[in-house]
Amino acid sequence: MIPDQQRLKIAVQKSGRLTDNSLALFQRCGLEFTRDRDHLVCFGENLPVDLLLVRDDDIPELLNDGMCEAGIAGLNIVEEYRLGFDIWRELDFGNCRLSLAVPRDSSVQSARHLAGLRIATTYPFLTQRYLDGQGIAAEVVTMNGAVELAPRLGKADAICDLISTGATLKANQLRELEVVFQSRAALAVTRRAMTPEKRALLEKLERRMEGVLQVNGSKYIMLHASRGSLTAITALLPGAESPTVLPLDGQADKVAVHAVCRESVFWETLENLKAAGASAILVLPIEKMLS
Ligand code: PRT
Ligand code: ZN
Repeated sequence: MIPDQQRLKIAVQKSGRLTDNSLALFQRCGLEFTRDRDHLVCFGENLPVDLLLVRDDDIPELLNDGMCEAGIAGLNIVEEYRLGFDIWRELDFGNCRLSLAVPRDSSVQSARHLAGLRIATTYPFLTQRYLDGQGIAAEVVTMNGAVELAPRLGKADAICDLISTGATLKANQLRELEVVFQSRAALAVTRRAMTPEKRALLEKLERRMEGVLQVNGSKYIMLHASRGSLTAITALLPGAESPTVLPLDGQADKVAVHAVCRESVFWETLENLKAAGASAILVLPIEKMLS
């Protein structure tokens, strides 16, 4: 068995909004793992990789100290505590926005009006950076949680907090003013040196991840078309690179067109293709892709 310190360590949120998607991503990259009894580690069975299950707030420091080689966390966390690591790639889940908000009945109508007022947040760096960029001199009050209660408790005049559906703002009678930062999950990689074996393994996982992310939402389209309608049909294929065009046996004027479409294929797309002269249209899911 490969000793512990030679196994690649990747930090993943233990229990929260990013957990299921993060673990599913590694599964789709072909990693088979078992969870230990305390649910602190997912032990890679077929590759020397361990997924460490931690609080998302701990991920920046684990990467900075080199305790983990990589980790998945929201950009909101990664950018707030940027130290000793790089973002390898943004992922396709965990979408939310960090926004300024005020009590619904506040006279404040835009961020400019926050000058001289207090803003409560768990993201002081991102909030201050935005205010500085806009030239707004407001006081940033750092809180550890329950930010949405700050105005009611008299601790602040406004908040800067994460929003996804907006339901929490509504429930707390708050009104969104301005988006400070758009966030989604990202894979961050330590800047500390790692062994060539670990580097190679990480790059292998990154290549697989790239393939998984490309496949998500992509479709394979096959159809028949007359040579004359080829240009019109190719133009209708959403997000397709140059398609493969194949002759059809015994039909001089007709060809088969195969293409990978990287954008959504709607019923409307198929109807438009048919109207442009396509027939025998098939849309297939893509299982894996490696470019
Ligand atoms: O225990 P641990 O510290 O790991 O978990 P956590 O409670 O700090 O994090 P968690 O699981 O809530 O969020 C993890 C990451 O998910 C965040 O860092 C973001 O990158 C991302 N994310 C996506 C969100 C949201 N959407 C989100 N809506 N993180 C938090 N929220 C909260 C927000 O703070 C507010 O309280 O949800 C509430 C608002 O949601 P809506 O839908 O009512 O607008
Ligand atoms: Zn957290």
